[in-house]
Amino acid sequence: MIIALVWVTDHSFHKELALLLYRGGSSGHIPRLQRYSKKVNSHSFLLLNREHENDHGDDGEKGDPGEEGKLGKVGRMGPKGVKGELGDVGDQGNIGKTGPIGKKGDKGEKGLPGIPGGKGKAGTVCDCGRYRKVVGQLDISVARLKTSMKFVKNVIAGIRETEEKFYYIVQEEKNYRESLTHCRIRGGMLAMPKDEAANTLLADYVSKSGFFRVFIGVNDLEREGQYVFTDNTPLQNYSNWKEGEPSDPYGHEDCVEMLSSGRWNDTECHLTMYFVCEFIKKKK
Ligand SMILES: [Ca+2]
Ligand SMILES: [Ca+2]
Repeated sequence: MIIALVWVTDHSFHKELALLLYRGGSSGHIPRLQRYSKKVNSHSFLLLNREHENDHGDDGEKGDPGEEGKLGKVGRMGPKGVKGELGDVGDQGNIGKTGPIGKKGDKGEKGLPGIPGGKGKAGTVCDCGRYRKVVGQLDISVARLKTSMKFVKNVIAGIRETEEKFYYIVQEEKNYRESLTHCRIRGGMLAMPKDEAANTLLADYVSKSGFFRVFIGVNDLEREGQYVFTDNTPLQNYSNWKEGEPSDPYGHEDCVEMLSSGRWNDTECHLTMYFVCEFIKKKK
């Protein structure tokens, strides 16, 4: 075995190396010569032939085990094995999805009747007379309220006023006494035109409302021929009788109406017609 320790630097050195090998023997086989050294330029070369060296020393100690070799290549596939035994039963699977809703079933038979309920508590004695009385009073109050509302509604619909009074034609046919009452329970009186201004205003009110006649608050019910206003004041400075009135040939005409002309006429009290109420304004 030839071991050559070389240090190669350039092309010229190759030639020197080749020469060196040649001197050592023929190429490929170096004879037992032994040891060559050559110095080329500044490099030293040494050629050894340990195989044929005669004067070798003692054998060295056994070296340490080499490193573990690389893993070999994968072998060929083996033959098919024998079929194995049957395995154990597996675990139960999960519950499947809910299926579609089925068709409606037939109607079942009628069930048995239930047990009767318990007896109710005894009732209390009704104080019905008292309640009836209260309800009756309520009915009367409601009726009055309705009448008042109607009156107010009518008032809003049409009214006349002076500095001191409101006048309102009630468009309900009533006799003289009913007319008096109607005005009084509403806080007024049958209209009493005590001067020409008031009379003219009322006459205009009546005619423009399209009425032919209305009761006013004048009568001679107490003493025939002695006319007074409904507040019992006598006619003093003012009256507006129609020509030829008052005329009471049979003593039946004790109440007074105003015609659309504004003139007065005595007439029978039981006749029914519209009438005029007056209301005194509250002083501020
Ligand atoms: Ca009379
Ligand atoms: Ca008359």
